[in-house]
Amino acid sequence: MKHILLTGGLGQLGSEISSELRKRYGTDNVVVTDIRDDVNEDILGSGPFYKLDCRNGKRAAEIIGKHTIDTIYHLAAMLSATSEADPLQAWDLNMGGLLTVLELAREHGCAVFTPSSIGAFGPTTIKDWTPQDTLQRPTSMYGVTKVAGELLCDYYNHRYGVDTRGVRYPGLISNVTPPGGGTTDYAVDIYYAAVDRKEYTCFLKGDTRLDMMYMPDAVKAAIDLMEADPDRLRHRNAFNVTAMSFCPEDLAAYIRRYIPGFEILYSIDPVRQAIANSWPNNLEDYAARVEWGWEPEYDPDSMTRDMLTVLTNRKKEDG
Ligand code: NAD
Ligand code: AKB
Repeated sequence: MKHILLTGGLGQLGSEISSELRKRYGTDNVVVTDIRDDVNEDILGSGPFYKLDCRNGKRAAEIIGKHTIDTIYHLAAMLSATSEADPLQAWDLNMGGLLTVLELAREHGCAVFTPSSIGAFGPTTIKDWTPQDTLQRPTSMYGVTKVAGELLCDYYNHRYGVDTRGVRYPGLISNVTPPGGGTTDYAVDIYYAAVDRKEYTCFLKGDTRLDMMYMPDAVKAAIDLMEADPDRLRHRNAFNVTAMSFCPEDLAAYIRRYIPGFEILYSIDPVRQAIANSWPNNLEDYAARVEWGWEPEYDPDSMTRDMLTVLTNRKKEDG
């Protein structure tokens, strides 16, 4: 049985990965940590939780020892928009946190999952069917930390034998925990607005095409990769994974299938628009499919149907 620790475990991704890991491996074997402890009572109340700054190696080592941790899902990071607002803090958390976790993994013999992002690509990367191995010269601080993180994870694998693995996630869409300051957040916000008032004002231009994924597929990707046979992995950090690619106009059209009359308006945020313009239109994820059997379940229509059903039911329950 695995003994797992999550950093940043109360965020958008962590709150859903931790629930699935607790179902699979047993509640007591999945330790959730985060710098805050004021959200998500379901997770706080359902198993071991520690308030932890992931850069505090001494405290993290105590928790790892106490719970005989063998696998770390390192999810604490600043996303693209918040990183651009405070680049030094982004460097400090995204690189400092990762280095601390990799050192702990080396000392304690842990495997490590670290998400990278489509943000690891830049304006000079091939934009369509972006290959697994290609030019990576990102222009945002978030992207700089993601490329450096991929390289650092590879380094700890070949230099020290740490079992590091990761994926390049696209924008993640979920109905559980709100997103934490990304460029792709519009694709979550739009569903809440559609259910509340049949209208949404988008901060990206209508034709801005980006890769996206529904959260159940993102959770599956992380766990499947960590379960994969290491002998089949040629890439480790980090695999391109995608499920769909659309622009705000397309997403509004999918929503109109279920909410006729839904309207999308635009008020462009230049910072997030510039970040989005520098990212690929759509990724090619052949290596993930061949090396560990990656296959997404949701397309834009099935995701839209599910998002709107869940949010509409929640609205009715809340009165
Ligand atoms: P999030 O912002 O929702 O959650 C991050 C969590 O980290 C928060 O709960 C926050 O409280 C915590 N945190 C912040 N500083 C911390 C610190 N010093 N120590 C410990 N915890 C701290 O982010 P997310 O969307 O869950 O992203 C998780 C990972 O996935 C990140 O590496 C992110 O870059 C990557 N990713 C996310 C997306 C997406 O669309 N959400 C897409 C691609 C990659
Ligand atoms: C962001 O927009 O910053 C994230 C990501 C794609 O990494 N959602």
